[in-house]
Amino acid sequence: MPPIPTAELHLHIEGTLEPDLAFALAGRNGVDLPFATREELRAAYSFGDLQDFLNLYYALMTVLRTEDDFADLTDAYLARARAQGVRHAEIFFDPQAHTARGVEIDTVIRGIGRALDAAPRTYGITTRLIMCFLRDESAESALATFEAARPHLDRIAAVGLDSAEVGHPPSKFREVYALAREAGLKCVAHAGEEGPPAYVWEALDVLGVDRVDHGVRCLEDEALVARLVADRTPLTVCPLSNVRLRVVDRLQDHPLPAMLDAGLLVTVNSDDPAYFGGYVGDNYTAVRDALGLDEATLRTLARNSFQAAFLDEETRAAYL
Ligand code: ES4
Ligand code: ZN
Repeated sequence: MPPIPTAELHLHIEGTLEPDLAFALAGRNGVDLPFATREELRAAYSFGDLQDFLNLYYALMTVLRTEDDFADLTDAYLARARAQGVRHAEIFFDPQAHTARGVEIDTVIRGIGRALDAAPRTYGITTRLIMCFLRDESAESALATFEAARPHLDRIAAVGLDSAEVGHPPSKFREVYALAREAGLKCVAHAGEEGPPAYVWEALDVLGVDRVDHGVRCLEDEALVARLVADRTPLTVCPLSNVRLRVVDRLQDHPLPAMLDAGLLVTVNSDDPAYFGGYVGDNYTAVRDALGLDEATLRTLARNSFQAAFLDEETRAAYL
């Protein structure tokens, strides 16, 4: 069976850096990686929690230095995504993870942007770009990043919030989200992955997000679920990520069916597919097999993804 056409709404472009491309770029740029061989690197992919993963994610992305590197990374993702059914992709990037290493934000946005510009023609994929702030960096750093990105806002659809969640509540970023909304951008934030339901409330009430990324811990708070259902706030769930980062013990225990039963607008996404064992089609297949979801439920999840996407209504209607 061919993959179900879907939108992917929770995808970190730096999380699509496969080991082969990482070693190739390390060679091209003369970057020394702390892994001598692919086998040594492979051993680093067993994560105890989110921070454990982030340590490898930030270490490997140091190979990304030039505009061509970001274009090649993005093009490789788009090729894989198309093969797995993706027709529309809303892609996160982490500018601070690059500017902190001396790579200019213009280099990052131009490189990613070049690949995205070609995507409708090359792969039949429409795209949006979402600029994320690192929540374990300061609110001032997020504000400076937003100002540095101002010349590129025509390329950016939304802002997001990622990296280490616990201890960094959404309210820390109230000011930069207000600026983003003033500038006409949509707003999303990771919340309720490792963090408590209170962080999801803050994402909604303080940041005014249009979607919640992950949000799986909302089930611990009945009133929060009622709010998300009433507002039809989409949740971008990442099943394989949740298992690899030990948010859930086993895929068979994943709360996706309970979220659907509760009436939440849930979507399935790959998060950091090079690190978590699969792209979006692999996530669909994995939840089908582990949770016994039928074809109609998978089609509902795909339909939800287009409902939740930042599309104009004419384009959305064409996808639905
Ligand atoms: C992330 Cl899974 C996840 N959570 C939070 N921040 C991230 N950045 C990249 N992947
Ligand atoms: Zn994520």
